Amino acid sequence: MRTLLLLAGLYALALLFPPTPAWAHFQLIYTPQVNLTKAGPVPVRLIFWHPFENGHAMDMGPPEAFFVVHKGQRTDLMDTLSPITFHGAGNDAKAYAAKVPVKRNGDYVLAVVPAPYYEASEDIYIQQLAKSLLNKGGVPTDWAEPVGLPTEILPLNKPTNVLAGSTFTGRVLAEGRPVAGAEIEVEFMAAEPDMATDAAGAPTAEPMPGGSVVVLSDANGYFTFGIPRAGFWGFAALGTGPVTEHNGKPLSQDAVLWIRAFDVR
Ligand SMILES: [Cu+2]
Repeated sequence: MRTLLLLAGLYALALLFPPTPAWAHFQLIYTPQVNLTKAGPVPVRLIFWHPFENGHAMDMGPPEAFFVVHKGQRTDLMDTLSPITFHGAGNDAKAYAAKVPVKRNGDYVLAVVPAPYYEASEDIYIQQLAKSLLNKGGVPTDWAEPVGLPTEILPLNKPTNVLAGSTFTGRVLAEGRPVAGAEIEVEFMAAEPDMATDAAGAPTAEPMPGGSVVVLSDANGYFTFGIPRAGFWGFAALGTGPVTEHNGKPLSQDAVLWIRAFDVR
């Protein structure tokens, strides 16, 4: 009977959260303010979910790596991680809180290599190697340099103050070389996480009709996307990483980059 109830429960969950490959998974490294004026530890949240549709959140395992690069110096941040529960609009998921030490002026490029996530609906693993940036004092130092992830998106526009209504250009790299014809999903962070409650905030946009927004990289790995409004925008180049298998199943090793756009006032 318990098994039956459990099965019925799982079935009900499956109805609530049907597998929706049309919607994009996105690994977040989130903090609300990316342009800083003061030194001090910056709290961030690592969350794996569907921020455009304020949808299902996925359990994160312990990350394989989490670090920051400032003035070319890589600092390990693994010992700042602590497990949290993120409260999505419809479910709870395992996520992480961390602290980034910010002292001198310049860029702080944050990068996470999450544990591969098993996506049961597709019988594959997903591992989104994600980057996001902080800047202190308006002094550019590191944003245009790769951090050496197996696959990553290199920005050609400074990612911490993109103008809403302008364009953003990135270059998809795998093991340092450009990736032609990469499929890049584009995501607006419609519901920004609340740092005090670790819950999804009220969504400020509706997901797009027709599923994920997609752009392709050109022969030299470049892509350009018009940024229609202020907020956080994410780009995920799908399956561009060198590792394609995990635990005997296909692995999609994706490169994620988050940027922050502002209105001109
Ligand atoms: Cu998903």
